[in-house]
Amino acid sequence: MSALQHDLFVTEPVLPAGITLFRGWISPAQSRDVLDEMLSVFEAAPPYRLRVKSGAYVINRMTNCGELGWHSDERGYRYVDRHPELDVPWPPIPPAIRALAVKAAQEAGAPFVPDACLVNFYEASGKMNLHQDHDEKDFAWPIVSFSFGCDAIFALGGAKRRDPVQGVTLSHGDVLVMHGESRMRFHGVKKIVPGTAPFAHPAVPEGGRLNLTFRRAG
Ligand code: MD3
Ligand code: FE
Repeated sequence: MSALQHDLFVTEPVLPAGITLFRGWISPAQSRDVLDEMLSVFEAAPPYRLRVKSGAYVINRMTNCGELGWHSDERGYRYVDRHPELDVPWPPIPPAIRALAVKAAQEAGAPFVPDACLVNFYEASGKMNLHQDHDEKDFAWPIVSFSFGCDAIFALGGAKRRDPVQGVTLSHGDVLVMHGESRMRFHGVKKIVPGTAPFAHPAVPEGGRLNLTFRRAG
């Protein structure tokens, strides 16, 4: 086997239909612009700590932009049209960033009209338990994810929680599109890999990671 073939087979996992991974699709220069623009979003909609029904906190701070934002509290999970702590509408998805998400989906073969962007702030110790994204109205729309900061070891499962999971490293600038038969797969984040961010930025937790997921919720 040639060195090139070795790299292709060993470092790049084969992904199932409906999962499209664009490595480094957002260039370093473009990623700085995206993160700079997100700082204004975080001023209008500060990251906050969500709770689940039991009253326990969700691990990662979150916020949203777009017409709708994903929220969870003692009443359960749902999309809401305002920041729950500030009681103001979510700021719009910055148009240039929204256009990037639409373009990525289009390159993956999925039409996309996003109305929501969930922002996950992972501290160095952050993770996200295995779950399905099932609070959106129409699962025919894709979900597009942008990763920034340190690498995440992402876990991609199947239709059932007990199905085997595949580990996929998501790095700064990577874009993942989930659509079709893969839209309802279980997934999560096993861990953040310290020291792997290409540069520090005030929008990204120090030693951690920032993830944007674009959805059509309504
Ligand atoms: C695969 N976020 O916000 S993004 C989430 O890295 C979430 O912060 C993770 O899961 C993160 O809900 C993963 C990649 C992702 C998003 C949705 C999916 C992968 C997916 C839906 C179906 C299958
Ligand atoms: Fe998810």
